[in-house]
Amino acid sequence: MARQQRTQVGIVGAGPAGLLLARLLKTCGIESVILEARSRAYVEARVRAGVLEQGTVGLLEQAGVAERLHREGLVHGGVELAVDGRRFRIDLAGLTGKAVTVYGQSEVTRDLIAARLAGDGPIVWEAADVELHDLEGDRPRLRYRVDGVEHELACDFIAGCDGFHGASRASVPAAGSRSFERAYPFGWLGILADVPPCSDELIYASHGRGFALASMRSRTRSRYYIQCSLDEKIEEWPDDRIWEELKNRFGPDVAPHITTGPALEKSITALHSFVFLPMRHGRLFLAGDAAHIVPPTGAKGLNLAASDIHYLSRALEAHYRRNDGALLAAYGETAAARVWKAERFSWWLTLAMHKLHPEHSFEAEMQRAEIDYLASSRAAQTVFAENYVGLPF
Ligand code: FAS
Ligand code: PHB
Repeated sequence: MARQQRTQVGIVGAGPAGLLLARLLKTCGIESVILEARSRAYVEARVRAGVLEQGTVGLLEQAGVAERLHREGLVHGGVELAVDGRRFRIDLAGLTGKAVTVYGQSEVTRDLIAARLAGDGPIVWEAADVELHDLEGDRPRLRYRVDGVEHELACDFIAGCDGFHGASRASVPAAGSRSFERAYPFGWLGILADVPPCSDELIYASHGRGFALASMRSRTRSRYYIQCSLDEKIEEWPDDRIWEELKNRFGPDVAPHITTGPALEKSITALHSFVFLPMRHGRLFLAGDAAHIVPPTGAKGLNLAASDIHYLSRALEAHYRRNDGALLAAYGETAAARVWKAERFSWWLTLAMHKLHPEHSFEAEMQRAEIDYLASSRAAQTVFAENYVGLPF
């Protein structure tokens, strides 16, 4: 017989989406239980995103977990692009009045977990075989096992925040749902190293040898990415080869400023655009990577998860506080509208900045003209800046 429990909102997944939702709900007195398949150590050690939109920072402030972010995060009022070593800067602050903050996703996750465990409510770590039941009824249930013991959690609502490979999206019947997908014929090899960044702001570089990105986590820890083919193995990329390739792709202007050092973390990620609709099925609400994936070129992954949570937390608050179900009913459409715009920006920047076509082909010249136009047009730079700092909620 499964051990019975009851809560208002059952949250599957302790990534940024699930943790931020639990925290925002708690600030307006709504109870939740988080079920996470992995251990705390595993979740906190994951290296993923690093750029926060101003709207995401605002949500973390609203959730009362922005103190360390403001102390250690790096506020960037601009971003650089480079084509075959020719650099230009986009003045995000000047063009939009907004900025982005560089602060690692693992730090955001740590801050949210610390706040959660300081009294907000439980996180059930290593919850195995999570199943979602009765999503169309008014008492959905989550079944799971911990240390071989069966548990059942009765909820008013379930938030599916369990990422791309989670159980939640798979629980939505195929009939009436649709997936939109685009796979890219290349990946990103990422390296994390305790070396000072080569520049004060991020540099996105397009080069005949492929894309490269210079990012950071702090003034002493750098994060770099290079475009690689999907069949390459990490063993084929010893540190020296990565540093050499980065110097090549950033060009003579940046290369002397690249400090090399041993990799703390090195991984290859495939690039993917994916949207699943509807984002709501009965009393199940999908948020974050459970419903959509963007290629990391636009730095939108984490920020889109936060955007969904902005809409979902407001809708649940309206339901519990004012017995007003309108925002919940509209959640799928409202969240998806902002998702599609971020998908477009991420897809556009990925196609504009990555090596996709043979040198001197018509398509390659179109890519070059796209970035030349961006370099020379205030209007084009304003469009870029609006999307990069984050479109309004
Ligand atoms: P997450 O995937 O972060 O969290 C989902 C949680 O659910 C995980 O903790 C998982 O263990 C748990 N879970 C899964 N299945 C479960 C189940 N059945 N039961 C219970 N729990 C379950 N974005 C960028 O902007 N820049 C980057 O450089 C970048 N790099 C990335 C690299 C990788 C490898 C990945 C996968 C993503 C990257 N992203 C990046 C995007 C990333 O930031 C995501 O958008 C962000 O983590 C989404 O947050 P969540 O929706 O909370 O999902
Ligand atoms: C990162 O710092 O990990 C990062 C930054 C910008 C991106 C993608 C990743 O576009």
